[in-house]
Amino acid sequence: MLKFWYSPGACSLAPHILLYEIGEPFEAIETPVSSGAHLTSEFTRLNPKNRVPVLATEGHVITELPAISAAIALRAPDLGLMGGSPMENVRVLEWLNWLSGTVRGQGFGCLWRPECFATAESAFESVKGQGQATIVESYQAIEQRIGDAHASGTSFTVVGCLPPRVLPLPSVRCARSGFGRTTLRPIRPAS
Ligand SMILES: N[C@@H](CCC(=O)N[C@@H](CS)C(=O)NCC(=O)O)C(=O)O
Repeated sequence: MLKFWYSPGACSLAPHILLYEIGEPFEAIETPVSSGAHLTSEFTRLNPKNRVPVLATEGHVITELPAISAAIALRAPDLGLMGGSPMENVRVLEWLNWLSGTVRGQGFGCLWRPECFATAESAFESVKGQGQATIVESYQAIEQRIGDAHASGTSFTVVGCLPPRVLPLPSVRCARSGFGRTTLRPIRPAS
C-alpha cells in the first residue's frame, strides 16, 4: 500500500488531496513539523532532506512536491491529472516548477526563513520584504493567467491542488478561481 508522510496544515496538503482524488488506499503518517517529527533519525533515514511530504510506493521513496504529485497522478492516467494532452502536460510542469521553486521556495522561503538567504540578522527584514514582494507579484500573475478557468487546460489537474497551503496568503483572490475549486470537489471514496 502507498505510504504518505504529511504535516497538518503544510504543503503536503496538495498531494494529500491528490491521493483522495485517485481513490487508491493509502496509509497516512502524521509527521507534525511543529513538533519536530521530521527531525527524528527515523525520518532522516527516510528523507535526509528532513521535509514533508514523502511518498513511498512499491520499493521507491519519493520526495519533492512536484515529483510526488506526478507519481500520484500517473497512477490514475485516465483522470488526466497531469493534463489531457502533451501541451497541457508541459503547462502542468511549468506551473509546478514555478509554484514550487519561485513562489514557494523563493517567495515564502524568504518570508518564513530569512536566515536561509542571509547570514546577518540585520538583513532579515529586507529579505522578508523581498519575499513578500515576490509573493504579491506572483499572485497578481496567477490572477491574470487563470481568471475563472482551470489553472491548466480545460480540466482539473494536479496544479489545482496546490493552494491554499502551498500559497497560503489569506487575502488571495484566486481562491475564487480554478484553484479554489479543489475544496468544492467531492472526495472519491477509496476502492
Ligand atoms: N522542496 C520541498 C519543500 C518541502 C518543504 O519545505 N516542506 C515543509 C513543510 S510545507 C517542511 O517540511 N518544512 C520543515 C522544515 O523546513 O524544517 C518540496 O517541494 O517538497
